[in-house]
Amino acid sequence: MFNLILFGPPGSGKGTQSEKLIAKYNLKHLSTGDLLRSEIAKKTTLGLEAKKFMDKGQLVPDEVVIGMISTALDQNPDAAGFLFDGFPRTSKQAEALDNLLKLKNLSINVMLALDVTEEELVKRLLKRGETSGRPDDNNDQVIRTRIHEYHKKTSPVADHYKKSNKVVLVKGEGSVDNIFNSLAKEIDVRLVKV
Ligand code: B4P
Repeated sequence: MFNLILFGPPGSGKGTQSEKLIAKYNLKHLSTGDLLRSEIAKKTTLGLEAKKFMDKGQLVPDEVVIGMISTALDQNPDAAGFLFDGFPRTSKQAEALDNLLKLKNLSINVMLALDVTEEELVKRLLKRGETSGRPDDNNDQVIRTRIHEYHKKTSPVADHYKKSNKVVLVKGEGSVDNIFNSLAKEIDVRLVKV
C-alpha cells in the first residue's frame, strides 16, 4: 500500500494534480476540502458549521476533519493506497493521521510539497473565483487569510514529516503536465522500494 500526502498552500495545485495522480496510481483520493464542500451542498449540520469557517478563509476545527478522515479510512478497507489532499493541515491533524494509520498497520510513504509564490497563488485563486462559485475564492482578503492560516498553522505539518525524512519539495509553477511529471518521478522511485 502506498500513502501519499500532497501538500502546499491554497491554490498550489493540490486538487488539480490529485485528479491526475489518482488516475495513474489507482489511489483513493481523500480531499478534506471536497468532503467539506459536499457536506455544505447537502446542508448537513457538519456542513453548515464548516461553512462559517470556510467562507472566512479559516481552517475548520480539527475534530471535524479528523472525524471525516477516520470515517473515510474505515469505508475504504480495500484501497490500494490513499492520496491525502488538503489534510493534514495542522500538527494535531498530522498526529491524528499517524495514529489512525498505525491502527491499520499503515504509514505515510511520502509528502510531496508544492512550492508556489504567494503572488501566483492569489492570481490563480482569484481567477478560479470568476467561475467556481466558491465564496472563499472571489475575495482578495479571504484569500490572504487562507494564506496566512497556511503559514501559521499548516506549514509546521511539513516539519512533522521532515523528522522522518518524508518531505520532498516540488516546483509547483509551470505547466500542469510538467508539474505532474515531476511528482510522478518522485512517486516512481519510492514505489519500487515498497
Ligand atoms: P481546499 O479545498 O483544500 O482547497 P485549496 O487549498 O483552496 O486548493 P487547492 O490547492 O486544492 O487548489 P488548486 O491549487 O488545485 O480547502 C478549502 C478550504 O476548506 C480551506 O480554506 C479550509 O477552510 C477548509 N479545509 C479543507 N481541509 C481542511 C483541513 N484539513 N482542516 C481544516 N480546514 C480544512 O487550484 C487552484 C487554481 O489554480 C485552480 O483554478 C487551478 O486550475 C489552478 N492551477 C492549478 N495548477 C496550475 C498551474 N500549474 N498553473 C496555473 N494554474 C494552475
